[in-house]
Amino acid sequence: MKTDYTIKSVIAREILDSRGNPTVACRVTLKSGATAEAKVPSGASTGIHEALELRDGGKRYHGKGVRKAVNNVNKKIAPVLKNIDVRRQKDIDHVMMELDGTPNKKKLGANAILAVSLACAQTHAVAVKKPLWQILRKIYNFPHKASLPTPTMNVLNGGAHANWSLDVQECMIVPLKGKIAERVRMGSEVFQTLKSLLAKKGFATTVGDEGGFAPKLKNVESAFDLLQEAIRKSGYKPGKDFGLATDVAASEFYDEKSAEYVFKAEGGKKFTAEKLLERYMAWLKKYPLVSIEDPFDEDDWAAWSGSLPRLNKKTTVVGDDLLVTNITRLKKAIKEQACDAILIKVNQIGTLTESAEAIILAHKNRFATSISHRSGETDDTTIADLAVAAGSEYIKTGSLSRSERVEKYNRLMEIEAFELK
Ligand code: 2PG
Ligand code: MG
Repeated sequence: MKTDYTIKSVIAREILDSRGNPTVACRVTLKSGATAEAKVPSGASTGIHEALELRDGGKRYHGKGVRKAVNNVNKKIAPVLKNIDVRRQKDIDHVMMELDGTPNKKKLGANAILAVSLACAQTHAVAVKKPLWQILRKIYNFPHKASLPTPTMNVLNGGAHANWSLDVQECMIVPLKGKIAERVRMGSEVFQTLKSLLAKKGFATTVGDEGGFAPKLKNVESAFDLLQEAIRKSGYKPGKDFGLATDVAASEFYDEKSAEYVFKAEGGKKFTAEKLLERYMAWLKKYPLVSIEDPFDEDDWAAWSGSLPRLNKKTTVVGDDLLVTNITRLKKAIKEQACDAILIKVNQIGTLTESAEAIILAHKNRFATSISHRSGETDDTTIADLAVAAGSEYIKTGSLSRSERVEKYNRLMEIEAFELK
């Protein structure tokens, strides 16, 4: 009998994310009975140009309820998608974009639209009994070959993710060699060593939103020193076995009025863009930083473009808040040579199709891509499949602790073990 791939029902509901805040889950069921449920992540250090995450306001869940988004799926999106073949992912995403009709998805909510977009892809994969990454390749015809990404592991959390214990938001370790299972092992070993090192030095070993430690350190350099110490103590060589990476998330501490960057954890020290660049150059001299994300504010284009020729001699410059997975902003960055890599977050733009378009445009212009989680996550592992499907250079999915982070590493290892020949 021929399988019926048409959509029978689309049902959203309100669930919790890793921070205990509400988020949207969506279950798609086909006439054949195939079904899957996707879950939407949520950021804390959101870029101002991101698609809109619809929240209810009011008292319920401190205003963070997502009943409106859930209703938009159940009452507005579901009737339109009924009877469509779930394999027509691009059409499905476009129908939702048109139904919304706003540039930032503020009518239906990017969380509503993304939940459906992800759920359709996952249900499609279930229906054809293929891994999700293979389905994504088929839909989007990515220019790169499928491959496992290099993980950038956020083991020291700061900024808005850890009550400003450190001025940069993330300090990551990047295992540079080996199969994904080995890289995960190496990362985990360094993470555990780091924990005992911190305990020995009298720091707290509680973890922040992304599963990394959040000690109150003197400055960013001491964070990098600590990571190098943990790497060495675990029997690895910084620069050879491990690189480092950072997400500065500079928009979070940019003072627009004075056009200065204010390092709060360092007693309010102020930097102009030029002075900040000098500090980055000093880091690059001393530490094997493979990438720096959001080194400047999301609208400080001149600082980005002015710095790239110096920075990219030594490292990769990743646009997150700057680009918000948006191809209009990406095109500008390509033209103005603002950076040479893009962070891809599916909920920044709100559909899988637009995320794929951003990856394709980036790769065609020799930008690297890093597929990223959000600080608020669930056990949904779509980003691992997307990274493999697109042959992305990197994945950024947090530390080696907390199941919503580790699940993505586990999924990558599963793909390596059974699916990617
Ligand atoms: C970032 C992300 C993920 P958030 O800035 O890159 O690490 O944080 O999800 O809070 O925006
Ligand atoms: Mg970021």
